[in-house]
Amino acid sequence: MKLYHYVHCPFCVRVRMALGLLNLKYESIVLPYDDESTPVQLMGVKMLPIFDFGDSRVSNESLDIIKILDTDNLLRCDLLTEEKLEELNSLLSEIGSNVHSLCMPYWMWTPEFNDQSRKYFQDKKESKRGPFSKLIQNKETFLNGLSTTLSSLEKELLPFYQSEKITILDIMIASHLWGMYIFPEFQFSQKLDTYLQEVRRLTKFNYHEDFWR
Ligand SMILES: N[C@@H](CCC(=O)N[C@@H](CS)C(=O)NCC(=O)O)C(=O)O
Repeated sequence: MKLYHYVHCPFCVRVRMALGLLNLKYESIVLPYDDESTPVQLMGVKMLPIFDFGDSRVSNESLDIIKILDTDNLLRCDLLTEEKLEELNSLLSEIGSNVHSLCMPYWMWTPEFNDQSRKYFQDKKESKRGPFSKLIQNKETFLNGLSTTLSSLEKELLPFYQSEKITILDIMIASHLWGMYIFPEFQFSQKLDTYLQEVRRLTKFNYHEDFWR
């Protein structure tokens, strides 16, 4: 089995975490961010993660990949009713709106980037969000927005999201928050840090495993 991914991508981290929790071995392929032809050849569109199941099935939808791999329903993907998925997607887009603006200027140093692909990424993202330098100058606005979201999130941790056991919902949340560990001097609250580190432990997640190969 092969996972084509970007280290910085939260949806790719989602699949890496699930693979780790399920103890599944796979080949990790970090694609250069400006490689359009590989994803287009595999799936018809430049979007990662792409998972090759090794039996002629290939998917580029993180949740579909996880549902297929989790044959024993260890991650309780059945919790993802239409209503719950809407709740989660709304939480993730609230998290993402601040985390992405804060982290993109730092994400572009992960292994999928060289000078050329970094420029490709920066041009693409700046056309939507404005100059990275401005994002960092305005970091307090994004940090304040994130802090409000995180305070409400904390109330849902029992110690996992609305649950005593880890589920797919925690993988969705943790993968979206993980980028903040690389934002300079950012610190999660004690409760959130304990939560995220427990998700890391259970999923055997190592953010940096594809650096310096
Ligand atoms: N359908 C996807 C969404 C994945 C997604 O949005 N991937 C982003 C990276 S975070 C992507 O590849 N976007 C195209 C690009 O960055 O060029 C999933 O949940 O797996």
